[in-house]
Amino acid sequence: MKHKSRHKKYLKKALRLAAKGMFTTGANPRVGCLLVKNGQVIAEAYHQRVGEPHAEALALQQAGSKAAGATAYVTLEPCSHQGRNPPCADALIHAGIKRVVVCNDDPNPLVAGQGYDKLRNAGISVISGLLAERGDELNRGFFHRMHTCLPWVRCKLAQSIDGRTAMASGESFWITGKPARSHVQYWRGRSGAIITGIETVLADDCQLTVRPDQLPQKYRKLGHDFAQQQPLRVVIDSELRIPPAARVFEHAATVLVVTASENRQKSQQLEALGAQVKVLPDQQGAVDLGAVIRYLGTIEINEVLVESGPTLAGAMLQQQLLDELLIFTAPVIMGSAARPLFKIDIEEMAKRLHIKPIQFKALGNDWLIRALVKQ
Ligand code: AOF
Ligand code: ZN
Repeated sequence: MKHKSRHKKYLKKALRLAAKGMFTTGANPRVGCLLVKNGQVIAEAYHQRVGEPHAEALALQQAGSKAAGATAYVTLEPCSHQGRNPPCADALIHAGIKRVVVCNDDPNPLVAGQGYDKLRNAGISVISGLLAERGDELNRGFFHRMHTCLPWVRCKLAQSIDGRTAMASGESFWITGKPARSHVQYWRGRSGAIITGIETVLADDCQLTVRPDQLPQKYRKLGHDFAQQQPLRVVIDSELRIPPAARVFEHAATVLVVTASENRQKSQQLEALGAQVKVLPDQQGAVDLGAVIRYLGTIEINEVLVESGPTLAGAMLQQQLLDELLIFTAPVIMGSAARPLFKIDIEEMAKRLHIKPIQFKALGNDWLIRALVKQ
């Protein structure tokens, strides 16, 4: 028991290290590693970017020959394959690590238990599954994509206490206060893609970028990463109506316009700005939303944030494309003429949709309710 709480203490630190890669690991998981010998932390590292060294490799490099006989605390099963990086399991064996303590198994089919096998076969003791829920929270998107080939899709909504998201005119700035909006920046930042609808772009002329200076205090020092890379902004625009002057094109290199109608001339015009245009199959004239999510899986996006109006959010909910809701709720009443959260027809009580709340958090005067949609 005493051992277990000591292991958890070090794994918590490894999880905090892993979280430093929150905004940068892209298609890869967030992973932290701590090497401990004789009760002393001798190295600590985290994985930062696709193509760069893994957490274990960086920690072993820091420790040098001192690594022999140490325990490695790693938030993810060490990899066993030769990818862009050599296998971490081999490196741990080679360095003489005596024990490896892990939060989550790596569901990547190239690893999936083979990392543990390598370590055990070399006589290293392996303890896995400690603080697994915390690790799940960190890498839910990566794990989900490894299991389903699809990204984990969150939908962010801001509502009044009477469940309204915009006035009848479309006016919606601001329902929630600054702390809640700052929290949204965090969810944007950790997402590989942000999806919105053409109606939102036309109505709000939004940029949908991460503003590093508006991130929650805790994450602000990681904000410099966004100068190099913003999440991919995906505009669902079935008829390619988006104006080239839209502010979303101010950082055009990370804009993907998804459409159902071919228009070579307009596409070329947008591509000249640096954006990408992708024609996907349609469903009764509108972009097939399922195809969009599948496409984002193929380009290795782990986490997606949908920030749209009630039509797109309702369609995605109805088509079971949402995994999680982030509902920011403000203590205001907007009245019955205002717009609801989801445009979705449900006529009978028996057909109501159940969601599973996983977190309630106070943010200034507002609340965040996080809930899982599919169970
Ligand atoms: C680890 N430690 O820090 C990370 C791991 O292309 P590569 O070689 O960088 O391999 C990427 C895969 O390795 C990724 O899909 C995941 O399975 C694992 N990530 N493993 O032991 C790390 N980032
Ligand atoms: Zn590795």
